[in-house]
Amino acid sequence: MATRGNPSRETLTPGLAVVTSAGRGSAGSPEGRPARTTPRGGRFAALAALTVMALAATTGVGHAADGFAPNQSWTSNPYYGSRETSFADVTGDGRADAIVVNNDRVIVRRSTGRGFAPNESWTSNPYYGSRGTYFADVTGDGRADAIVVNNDRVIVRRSTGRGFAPNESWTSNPYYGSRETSFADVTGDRRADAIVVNNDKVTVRRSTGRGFAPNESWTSNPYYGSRGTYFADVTGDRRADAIVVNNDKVIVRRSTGRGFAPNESWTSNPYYGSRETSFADVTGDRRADAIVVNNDKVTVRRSTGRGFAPNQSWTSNPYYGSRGTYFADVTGDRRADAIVVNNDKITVRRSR
Ligand SMILES: [Ca+2]
Ligand SMILES: [Ca+2]
Ligand SMILES: [Ca+2]
Ligand SMILES: [Ca+2]
Repeated sequence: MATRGNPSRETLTPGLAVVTSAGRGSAGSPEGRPARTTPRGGRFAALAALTVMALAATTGVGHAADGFAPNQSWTSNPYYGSRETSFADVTGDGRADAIVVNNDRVIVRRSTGRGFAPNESWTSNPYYGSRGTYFADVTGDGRADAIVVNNDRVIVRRSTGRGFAPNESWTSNPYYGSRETSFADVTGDRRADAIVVNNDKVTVRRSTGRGFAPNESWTSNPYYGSRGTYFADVTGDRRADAIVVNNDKVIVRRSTGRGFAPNESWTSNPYYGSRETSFADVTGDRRADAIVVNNDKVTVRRSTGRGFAPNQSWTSNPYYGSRGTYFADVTGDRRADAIVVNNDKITVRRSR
């Protein structure tokens, strides 16, 4: 996952970008509907399309099918948090669950692979951070844990698979960034590390599984994007890389496991969304792809491991949520799906 410049509103999970945008996109909440074939000639067109799809399937040319599938309602009623709405696998079954942080407690709805199950209270009391609330697997057991960043320290509550365990202090002093605070596995041991982006450099504290180790400087100079700074594994080596989105292009610094390597230009031109910019693996090759959400559609640029390939339209119409647009694998096939949270319900479009 990845984050952008508004720490209190973002949640980061390893390898997958989840960005909330509460308060934005109030202009409307279009849940893009699949294009209908016209009545006249519709049957023939549908038949022709089926033939093409069948041909593609038999010849292994699956390219034409890339994109997000039609809308599916994953809740039948409103589900969002007053403080935070996040998607991360807290149960450890490989499917991202829907988490809301309210003033009184944290609620989880498990993904069944086809929808979100009924509410479960995962805390019995308030649990959120004054500087942000995050969900990432810091212990390495495959279940995302609940992390709060406060002014004085970072607190973790481990996921038991059925709830969040009691508070543990993972730092004994303040640890947050003036520009960004994120949690992603930059070392490749499957435990999410604590990353802060300050004006002068990027600092990492490795997760030991029981706490965050002392500060390490992972850059020796300033590294942040004018349009956002993200951490996601775009190279496919299981270590989250550092991505900055600037007005003119997207820059990547690969994680070496001990620091971030020199700048590489991964686009040669501007690439960011008017509503969202995210990094998540939508293609299933373990490399996070670059996704932008604009008013008219969702566009993807695949990671090649050395750069981002040309634009592909993954929807043919508007698709974004009035309360946020997220990319996380809710179906368990290792491809991140597109999730929109609106006032009335949550809609998913599977990656296929
Ligand atoms: Ca799950
Ligand atoms: Ca865990
Ligand atoms: Ca990497
Ligand atoms: Ca999926």
